[in-house]
Amino acid sequence: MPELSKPKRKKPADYSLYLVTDRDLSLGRSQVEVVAAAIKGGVSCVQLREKTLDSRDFVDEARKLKQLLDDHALPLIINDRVDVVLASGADGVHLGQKDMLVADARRLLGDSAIIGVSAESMEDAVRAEEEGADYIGISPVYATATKTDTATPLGLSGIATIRKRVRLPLVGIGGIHAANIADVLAAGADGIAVISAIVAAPSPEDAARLLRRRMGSPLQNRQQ
Ligand code: 3NM
Repeated sequence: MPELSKPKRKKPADYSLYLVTDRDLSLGRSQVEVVAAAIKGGVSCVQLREKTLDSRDFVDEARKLKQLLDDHALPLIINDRVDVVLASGADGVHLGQKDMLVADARRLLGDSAIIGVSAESMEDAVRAEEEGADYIGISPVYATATKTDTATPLGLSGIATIRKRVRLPLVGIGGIHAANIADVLAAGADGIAVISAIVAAPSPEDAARLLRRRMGSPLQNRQQ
């Protein structure tokens, strides 16, 4: 009888500089081109977010990015679509408050998958932790023109309040750029997620590098 395969161990992911894609903001460049440049600049994690692609093209795009990210040992997370994770071999899924429940995604994807949840409130964050999410997106930190159907911004105080109750990695999203990134981290976030600050920049590589620099090293942050 064939031996049962051992459950895969979840690889620790680095959410510190988390890029979310947006084909409409990419200035005509391909997603692969933008992501490759952003990796050179220092992004640590990528979420493929597609709101208009057919399933077939979505899986195709995910496969291309998965190959690129594997070359750099970085995780690929898919927005919302558990089926696209399964078909493409991506590392995990990011779920909004109206997407599949964590428990259902976990059953389909297994223990080794990364499951992130957007929390629009303290209650959402606590529930996501209880349900076994791997990280929490603070959704949104600031108002943003990139996504206008968001909940009320939680702000820096929202991050600080959630930080006191939740142990999971917290990733701020919404309106974050080089000038406010340090504030978001100082408020208690472990990482920041951006679209426009990288994707819409003339040089996604330089933009990512600038964000990295503004984050400072952990040592610099402690000394501040
Ligand atoms: N989700 P930018 S805000 C994809 O609040 C997304 O859950 C959000 O784009 C949420 O970095 C957002 O350009 C857009 O502000 C983030």
